[in-house]
Amino acid sequence: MDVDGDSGARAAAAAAKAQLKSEGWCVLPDVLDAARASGVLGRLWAAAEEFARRGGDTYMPVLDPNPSNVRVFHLLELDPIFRDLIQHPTAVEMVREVLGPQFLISNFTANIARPGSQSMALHSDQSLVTPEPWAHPWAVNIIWCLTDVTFENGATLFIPGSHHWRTRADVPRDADRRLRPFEAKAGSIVVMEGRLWHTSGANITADEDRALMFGYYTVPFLRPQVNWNAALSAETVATLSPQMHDWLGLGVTANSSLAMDLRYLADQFEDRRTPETASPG
Ligand SMILES: O=C(O)CCC(=O)C(=O)O
Repeated sequence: MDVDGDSGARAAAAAAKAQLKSEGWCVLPDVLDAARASGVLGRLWAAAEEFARRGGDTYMPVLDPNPSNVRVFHLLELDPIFRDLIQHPTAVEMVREVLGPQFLISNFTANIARPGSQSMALHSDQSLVTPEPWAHPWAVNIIWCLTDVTFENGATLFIPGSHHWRTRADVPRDADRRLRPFEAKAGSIVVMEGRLWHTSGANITADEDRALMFGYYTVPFLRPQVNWNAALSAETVATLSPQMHDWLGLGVTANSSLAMDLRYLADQFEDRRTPETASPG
C-alpha cells in the first residue's frame, strides 16, 4: 500500500491508523510486492546462514520450545536490504503514528517458524523494556510478512484489547484462550503497538514456513534493546545517513533529549512580568 498514493489508498491508510489507535494493531497489505517479498526472504535465509557462520545461534531455548523456530539477530549488520526496510517510509509513518516524531530503532530481528514450531511465552514487548504501569504506548513493532501468514503456519497470536492492560495483574487466567491470529499476505506489514500481548503461533503445517521480521522502535528516552555502537561494524556505520545515526542513537549526544525547555528563567516566566517586576532599562 502506498500511504501517499491515490485517494483509495489514503482512505485505507486513514482507516488503518484509526484501527491502530483504537485496537493497538493494523495490517497494511502490499507494502512490498510479491517479487520483492520473495527476494527479501531469500536474503533473510542468506543472513541466517551468515549469522550462524559468525557464531550466532539461530535456536534460542530461552525463547522457543524447539529448534523449528529459526531466529536471526543483528539484521542491520548482515545485509543492506534490512537497513532499507527498517527506514521504509510506510514503516516510519506508522511508527510516528504511535510514538510521535522522535523515536529510536531498538531492534530488528527475524523469526522463521518452520513446521513443528511451538509458541513462546505470552508477553507484550513494552513489558520487556519498561516497568509497570504501562500507561502509554512507548514501543511499536513493524512486522514484515515475507510469506503468507495463516493460523496454521504459525501466525503471531494476539489478545484483542490487551493494550489496555496496565500491570501483570491485569493478565487474565484464561489469556491463552483469548488469542487470535494476525493473518496477512506476503508483502504486508502488521503494526503492533508495544502494549499488545502476543506470542508466536504453532506451525501445524507439514511443509510451510512462516517468515516474519520484527522492526522494534521505542520512544527516545528508552535504552534500545541492542547497543548499536557495539553491534554495528565501522563499515556498516559508514554507510548510514545522519538520520539513521540519530535513529540508532550512535552519536555522542544521543542520550541528551532536545525535547526540553532550556530557555533562560527570565524568558520562561516573561508573561508573568508586571511593569514593577520588569528589570530597569
Ligand atoms: O514470531 C512471532 O510470531 C512472535 C515473536 C515475538 O513476539 C518475539 O520474539 O518477541
